[in-house]
Amino acid sequence: MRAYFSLGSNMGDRGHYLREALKLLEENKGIRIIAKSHVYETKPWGLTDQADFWNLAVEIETGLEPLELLKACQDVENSLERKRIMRWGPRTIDIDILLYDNRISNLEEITLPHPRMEEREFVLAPLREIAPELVLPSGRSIREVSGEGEVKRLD
Ligand code: PH2
Ligand code: MG
Ligand code: MG
Repeated sequence: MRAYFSLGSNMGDRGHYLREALKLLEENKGIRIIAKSHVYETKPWGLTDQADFWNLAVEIETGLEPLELLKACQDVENSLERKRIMRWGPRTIDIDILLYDNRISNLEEITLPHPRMEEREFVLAPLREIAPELVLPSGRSIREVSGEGEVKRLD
């Protein structure tokens, strides 16, 4: 199955946490990263009184089911000192599953597609880079949708 993740960090060495997260994801035999975007420096969305984020997106090939994939993401977050203090608050690393095939899920644990992905430019900009032909859950092309928030691609 194909899936897309959004990764973000806004505490400490953001590049370090993103790199470590990708490395730990790759160590999972059920996950293969097939595309990775540049890193984007982005203004915090939702809770604006916090440090800027670094965000990126990856496309993966996986044999894991959505709940197994979620568990794998949470294991990586936990091993990178992620503390769940505040919704939308500062974090060393956040790994969100945006899309999993064309799967729809309304389980308590996981909502697919990610319900707020089309509103957020910090999600859309990296995703547009690796999947320019993507049709979003709304039925619109990712090329014609722009989300809220300032983003800047880093080299
Ligand atoms: N993640 C959030 C809330 N706000 N803002 C930016 N720019 N990037 C994020 O990754 C982010 C956010 C909740 O997970
Ligand atoms: Mg998130
Ligand atoms: Mg999350």
